[in-house]
Amino acid sequence: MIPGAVIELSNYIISNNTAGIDISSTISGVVTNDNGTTVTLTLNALLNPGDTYSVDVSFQSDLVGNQPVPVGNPQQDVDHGVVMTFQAWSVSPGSVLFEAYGGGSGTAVTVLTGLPTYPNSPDLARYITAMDSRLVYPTDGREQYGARITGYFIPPSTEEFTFYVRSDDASELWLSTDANPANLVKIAEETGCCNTFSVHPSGSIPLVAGQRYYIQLLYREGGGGDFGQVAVKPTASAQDPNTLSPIPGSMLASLVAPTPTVATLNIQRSGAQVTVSWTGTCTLQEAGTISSAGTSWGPSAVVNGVPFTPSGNQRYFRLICP
Ligand SMILES: [Ca+2]
Repeated sequence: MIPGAVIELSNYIISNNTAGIDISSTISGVVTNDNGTTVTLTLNALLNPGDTYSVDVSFQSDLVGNQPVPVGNPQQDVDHGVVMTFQAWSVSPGSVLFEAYGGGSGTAVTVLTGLPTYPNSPDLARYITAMDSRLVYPTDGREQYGARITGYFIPPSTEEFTFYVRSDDASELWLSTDANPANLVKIAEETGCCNTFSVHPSGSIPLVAGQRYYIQLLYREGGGGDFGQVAVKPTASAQDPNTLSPIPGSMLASLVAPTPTVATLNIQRSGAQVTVSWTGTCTLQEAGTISSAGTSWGPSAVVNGVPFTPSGNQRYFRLICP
């Protein structure tokens, strides 16, 4: 394909298999990457955490007849082309994601966000159990780096909250109006260094108990001491903000990659009898022939682990796993 080419959106179908709905209308862009071998689909809506999705790619070819090359183990669908299923990342309570980016010079947050490695190539990534960089770097040993802490803040009650940030060196605290990082708003910042929580409060922000609000702390370290911490309390609380601890994991959550489905398929022959057995929450399909133009896979009546006497000379089996 031509690098950077815009491709016909109607060649792609995306379905939420968990909800049983076609979400193709949320595809807002389809472009190839800079070497023309990978297509990136952009959606204008968030995937639902933990749900299973499928992407159908219509049979299509470029000007010299190259067909799409399946990656992984997709199904071949006779109506559409390549069908690939995947699971959206799941929400895991108790932690947020810490990512560090080395290099650059200076103490401003813009030094962090201007690094070529930011945001997709951190040199260190850890899940931590509080909005507190000291859980990763307990000492001041690392110099000239920046870090980002991202995840969800989940209010324990429905009321107005005030957030506080403290850092060495500069920092910015961002909170989304919902779970979508596209709606992040900067709510507090420390442009210098090393103040207490009470010096850098947010405004009073009404939040709903149990809802997920995307939260992001950015901080930049030049030299010497280095940390970034966020605290919160109900605005109505009279507690001195400087006595607060960083937001604990009980109010936090983050997205984590789904655990891959582990499945095995075993076919054994004993005389005229064949036994097909498999593990995993999967569905067995079979076909009489395999064709590069598209194999007609259909449901199989074979029962897991029960010997049978096959008819014909050959049959092919595959497992479809969520
Ligand atoms: Ca340091």
